[in-house]
Amino acid sequence: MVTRYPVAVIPGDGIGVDVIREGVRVLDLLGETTARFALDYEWFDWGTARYHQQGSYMPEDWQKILEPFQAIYFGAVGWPSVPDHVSLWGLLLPIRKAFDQYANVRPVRLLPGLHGRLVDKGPADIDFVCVRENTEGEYSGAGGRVHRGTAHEVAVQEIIFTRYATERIIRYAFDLALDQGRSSVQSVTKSNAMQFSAVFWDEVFAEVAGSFPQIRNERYLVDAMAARFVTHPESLDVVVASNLFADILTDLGGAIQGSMGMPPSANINPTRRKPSLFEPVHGSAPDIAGKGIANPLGTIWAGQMMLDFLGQKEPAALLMQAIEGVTRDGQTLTPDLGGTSTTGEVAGAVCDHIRRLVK
Ligand code: GGG
Repeated sequence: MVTRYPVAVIPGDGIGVDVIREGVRVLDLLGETTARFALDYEWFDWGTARYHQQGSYMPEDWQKILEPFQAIYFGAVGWPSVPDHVSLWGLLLPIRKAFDQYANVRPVRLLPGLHGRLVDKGPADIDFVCVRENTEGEYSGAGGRVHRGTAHEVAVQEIIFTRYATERIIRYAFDLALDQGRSSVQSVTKSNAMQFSAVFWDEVFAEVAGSFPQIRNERYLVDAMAARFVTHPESLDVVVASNLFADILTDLGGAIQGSMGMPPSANINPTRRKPSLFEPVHGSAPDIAGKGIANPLGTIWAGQMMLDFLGQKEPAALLMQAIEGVTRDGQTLTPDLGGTSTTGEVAGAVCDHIRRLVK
């Protein structure tokens, strides 16, 4: 039986357009060959071009437009003609917040065949998940500037941690550890320097950890964790951190996965009352946009997470096998991974693997 799902597609800016095109092509082929699902897409041209033409990244009633969808497949946002804080707050962050996509799940896995940046660390060593708090913390958006342009100018950016959001993201991390058969959760803060918010996070972490006696819990300072990503990635299982800390750490995660083009990202509203959003971790990369050389694997992997979230477990597992087939072969890779193939050729190689796996 074919199950149909409405999916909103927002390619956004730069290489977001290049990689989403290929992600959709792969998902369509997977749906056809498995005959298990079909995605009914609606495409939205929300991005910097729209901002220049119409003055905003999204129409005023964007929440009403997106709400009926179960999932949003998103490319990237940002272009040099617009300040980055305008584009990010114009498109991606409002969606994450309004739809309460509070759990940003980012796998950090070195796929077979790829050479990460770490000497002597292979796929068996680099296999963990980062869970990023996605609605508040350093990205609360609270603050302001006064006395602009004077010697007395003041800028305030408030970091907000609520018990509600802190508790639920830590609980999500422990539940994920249980679901995935992982044995530990690592919490990341900076509680030696941040005596209010980070110490509060540590206390909540200890409380929640008490409900999961079967899962080992560990605490790290963010600076020590950055080093640990490089020196002992094999010691990590489920890393849970605030919005900004996890954002920074997962770029480091991309580097140890071989390329920023690899990691996917799922912005989840676990209640399913609002749509969740799936995107590559990477940004719009204006320097290579439109050249046909962007790595589509992070976006295809994000599509895999979307299918898994939608309940299409078997096709999702098959797609992961196909992605791993491409990296294991090592014949069809984009330049960021040391190859010479195009975006379309890599997606085509994933399709070939799907066809072979389904036969
Ligand atoms: N594909 C996601 C994207 O465009 N990200 C741009 C970015 O800078 N995101 C910041 C964030 O996730 O905090």
